[in-house]
Amino acid sequence: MNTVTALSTGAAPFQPESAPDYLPAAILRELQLGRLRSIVERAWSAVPLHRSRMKERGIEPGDLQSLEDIAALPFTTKADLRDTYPFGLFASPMQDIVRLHASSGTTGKPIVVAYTREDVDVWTSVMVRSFATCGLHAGDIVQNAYGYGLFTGGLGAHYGAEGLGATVIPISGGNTDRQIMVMRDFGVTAICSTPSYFLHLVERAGQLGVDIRALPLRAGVFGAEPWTASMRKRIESASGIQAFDIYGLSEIIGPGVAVECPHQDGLHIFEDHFYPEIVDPETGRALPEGEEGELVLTTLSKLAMPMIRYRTRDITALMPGVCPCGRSLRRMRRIGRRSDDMLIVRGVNVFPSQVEAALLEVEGTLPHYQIILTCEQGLDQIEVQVEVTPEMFSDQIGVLERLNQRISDSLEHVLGIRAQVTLVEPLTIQRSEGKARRVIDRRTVQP
Ligand code: DLL
Repeated sequence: MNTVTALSTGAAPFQPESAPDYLPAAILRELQLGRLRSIVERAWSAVPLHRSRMKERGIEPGDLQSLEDIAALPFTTKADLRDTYPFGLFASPMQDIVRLHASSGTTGKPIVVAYTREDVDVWTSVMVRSFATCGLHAGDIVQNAYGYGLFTGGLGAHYGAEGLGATVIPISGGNTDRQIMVMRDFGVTAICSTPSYFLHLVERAGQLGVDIRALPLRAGVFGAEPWTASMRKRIESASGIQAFDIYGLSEIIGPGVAVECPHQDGLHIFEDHFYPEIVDPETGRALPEGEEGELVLTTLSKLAMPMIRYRTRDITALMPGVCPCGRSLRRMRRIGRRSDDMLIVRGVNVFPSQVEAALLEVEGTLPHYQIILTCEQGLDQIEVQVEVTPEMFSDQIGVLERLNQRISDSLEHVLGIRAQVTLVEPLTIQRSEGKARRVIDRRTVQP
């Protein structure tokens, strides 16, 4: 084994100075190619679906001479996971699999993902590196409000925070009043949750007379759902903490695929374990650096379930240039949307993230909203319900009317169509303990 392939796979205990975040690009590429070759070999020999797809394309693992050759490999999609439910893409025998997680889709059966002991160690190591990238360290007290269970958020963050040497509070999602009590009484310094749930928590703390700004809490590691830059501003100004974006998905490993550093300008991808490509979501053709498209990820070290060119449906771009933090890991822009969350309203393409950005431009709104689609006499109707601040709500009717007008104008400016805006009282829109439900599409439901 040469020095490159002998580099830590994540199984060794974490030592910050050995983190591969700062590897020279050429060494990183060599490491990636070595790992790519062996993972493709593994997928070929252990997973019939991968082998038959490669054969269909006339490609064998030995054909991979350079990283660019990855483009010749077939894609894997969520449909492949569904079609082989539950264990059809596993490359390890069950006795080597120490953990299963599952992610529920919008329809039918969940998709199931598997980990060997080594996979759990790699996952822990990328989560340790994620937290370290956000400036967390041993001695931090981490409130882990991601859900524990089949969802990867809870256990992924738990192992990572423990691996870092922090004190973990495995509180899981929900029971907001208890979360606030624990945060205050236990001297919590960092929190993990979805961004929407943290906002709810801050709001509830206000009602209970707890000033989050006066607590030792200084950082939040938020992900599992899209959130905009304006949402970050709202979170940071409401709580006084620094809010970091963390990205991941069950199919690849869970949280810990990419994360922001304190410069908060793109998410560093842990490229020694996950190889990113950006493709045109329509044609599947590779796009050059800097161009926006669908993120495709290949796992470079996952044993139980290697993923070859997985179509994430998440839309982003790889950013050119190096980050001032000095990490050589490439960055991707925050995920604003998925290729499959586009709503077509009266022929116009609408993304929930555009609605969020347009709403938060307007002072007097709260970042709690819902988009409701209906069909009246064959015509699509879009309604945006948005909560307004308590100060606004207690004001006279004229003020509310002007606010409504400003929001409608802002939405029309961004979306290109007019939406019906409904201002609702604070706390009217249902809060989620996990991923927020932003869209209710009633168009397909028969009366
Ligand atoms: O949400 C894993 C995770 C847990 C990530 C905790 C971060 C923190 P899934 O449930 O499989 O896994 O959902 C994955 O969620 O394809 C994205 O569409 C979305 N997503 C995850 N993180 C972000 C993020 C977890 N930071 C799907 N920004 C992904 C935008 C995100 N979208």
